Amino acid sequence: MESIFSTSKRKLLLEVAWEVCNQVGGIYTVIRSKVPAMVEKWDDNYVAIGPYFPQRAASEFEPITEPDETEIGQTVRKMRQLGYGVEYGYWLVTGRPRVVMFDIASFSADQLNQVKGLLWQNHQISTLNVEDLVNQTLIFGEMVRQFVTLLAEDHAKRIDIVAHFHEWMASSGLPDLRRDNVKVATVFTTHATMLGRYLAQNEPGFYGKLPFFDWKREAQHYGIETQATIERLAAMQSHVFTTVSDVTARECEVFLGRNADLVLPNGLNITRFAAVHEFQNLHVRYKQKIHEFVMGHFFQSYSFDLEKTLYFFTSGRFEFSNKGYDLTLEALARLNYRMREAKMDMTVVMFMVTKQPYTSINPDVLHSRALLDEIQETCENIEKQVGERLFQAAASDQGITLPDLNNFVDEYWRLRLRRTVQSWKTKRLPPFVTHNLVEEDDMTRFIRQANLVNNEFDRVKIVYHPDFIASTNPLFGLDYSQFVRGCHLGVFPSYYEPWGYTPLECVVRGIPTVTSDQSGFGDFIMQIMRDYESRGIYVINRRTQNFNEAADQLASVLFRFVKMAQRDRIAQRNRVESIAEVFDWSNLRSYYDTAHDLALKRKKP
Ligand code: G6P
Ligand code: 1S3
Repeated sequence: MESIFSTSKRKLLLEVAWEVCNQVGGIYTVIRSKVPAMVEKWDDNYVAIGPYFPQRAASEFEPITEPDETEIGQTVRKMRQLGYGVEYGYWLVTGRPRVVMFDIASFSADQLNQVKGLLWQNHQISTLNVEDLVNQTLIFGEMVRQFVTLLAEDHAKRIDIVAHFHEWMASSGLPDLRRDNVKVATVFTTHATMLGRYLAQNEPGFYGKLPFFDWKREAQHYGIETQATIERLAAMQSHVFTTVSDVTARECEVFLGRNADLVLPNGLNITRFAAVHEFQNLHVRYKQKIHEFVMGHFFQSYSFDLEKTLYFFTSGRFEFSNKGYDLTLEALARLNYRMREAKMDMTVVMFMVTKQPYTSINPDVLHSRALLDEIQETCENIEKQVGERLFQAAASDQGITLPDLNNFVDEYWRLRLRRTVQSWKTKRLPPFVTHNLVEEDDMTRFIRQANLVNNEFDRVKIVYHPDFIASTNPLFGLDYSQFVRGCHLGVFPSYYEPWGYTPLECVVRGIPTVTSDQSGFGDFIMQIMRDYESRGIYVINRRTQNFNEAADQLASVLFRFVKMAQRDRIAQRNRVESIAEVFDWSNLRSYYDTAHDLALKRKKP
């Protein structure tokens, strides 16, 4: 008899995630950036599976309209016959893989209640009074389970199926796939544990207490029992259980009751420029755009030398202490003090980029920017007028000696320039937040308390931008990637960060960065590289140092950076950019290959 998992069979990989065609956070980046490397290996045998949200999918999805007799096409048809809304087509990202998406709305309330009943009966997963998002993930998980079951029933004789589930949000059906002995090899990857997220944020000394937490009691305390139980069962029931870093592997043991079999580090799809200096040129180009913002924002109150100004930034979701915003602000206050004591003439502008509720961009900030644009326009007109008249004068007899250029400017333009500049100048301090927030938050409170309020004498200025950066944003006119390129240093000393893409996004653009040994990325770089610091990756020790010590270390790192000569900064950018290739998925996909091979091996009879 033919073995179900014979080595000669074709293999099919399903990658299942809530963030397929649905950008929420970092998992979208993992999957989307990995697609080209996956398709290179799996070709047509790679299929992504996600939930269907029409508005989000609109720009990323193209349906297959021709009859499709592949195993996936047939199974989609069967699901539709059962009355489910299923979209099937191509995900329009580099690599263009096939994608199957399940329409949550095609599931009735009765069906959901039945699923909940079975989750309780079979696995004691309590789903009473859960929030709507959890209900949606339960529906998604169930549709995935049914799809995989049908696919395996019809085709597992001829193909080996591997299903790779990311996070609990995709995985409520995984325990039943195991229970029903469906012929599929499963991998489950957690990108953070639910309990880790909550406890790190709320429990002082989280890491020291880690071995002693009672997962169930804490899950009940924080009202996340459903999520934590699904996560735990998915980890325990998968053939291969993985996470993204050694840092997170430590908490998996405690919260999920199983040691991770493998750690799968995150990469990016890296395209390096053929000419090495190209990324340096881009730095100058986008720095100029940031200069324009800074002039508009600060120079109406006072000015400073842009040639002696450095741009630092941090960015991420608003988890104030998990992302290390508290430590960053504390270190900046100390840096400000040190720079003033040393009577330095450098200026640091720090951008704190995150997302918080706001009503509008601060009208004063917009108005100042508009007036600066008007000044620029006036200057260009004057330049044009002087140029034309000088040319005429030069071509005539007067050309022998250089005439007084002031005479070439009309009274109209002189007046207009003077008036615009006068109406622009103000005595108030430049605001440290660019938007009108719905309410004060930890960031604004800390900034005020640290007195980092953009006084003229401060060497460190703060721009808190409570919205993610997009090219449509009128303040910068840059997309996030361009903004990163224009800055000098990314600052991400996270306290809780399973991986952390933000420092890696700096590295691949040749921008030095600060990370921490409690972030998966920082931990990984310390394992694979000895000279990471001289290459422009600074790792703050948050494992054994307390807040005060870590703030001091960060302030020292920043102070040293500020003192660097420009030629050293340029050389350091070259060194950091040369690391990028290590993180290309073409190198890191092999970790995923190992996980899939192992799952198939474990599944085989
Ligand atoms: C790049 C450019 C140089 C420029 C430098 C500015 O390396 O190729 O022409 O002088 O950036 O560096 P800075 O660190 O001062 O922004
Ligand atoms: C998670 O997203 P987050 O920002 O909520 O997954 C990311 C991808 O693995 C990871 O980079 C990040 O640290 C986690 O926290």
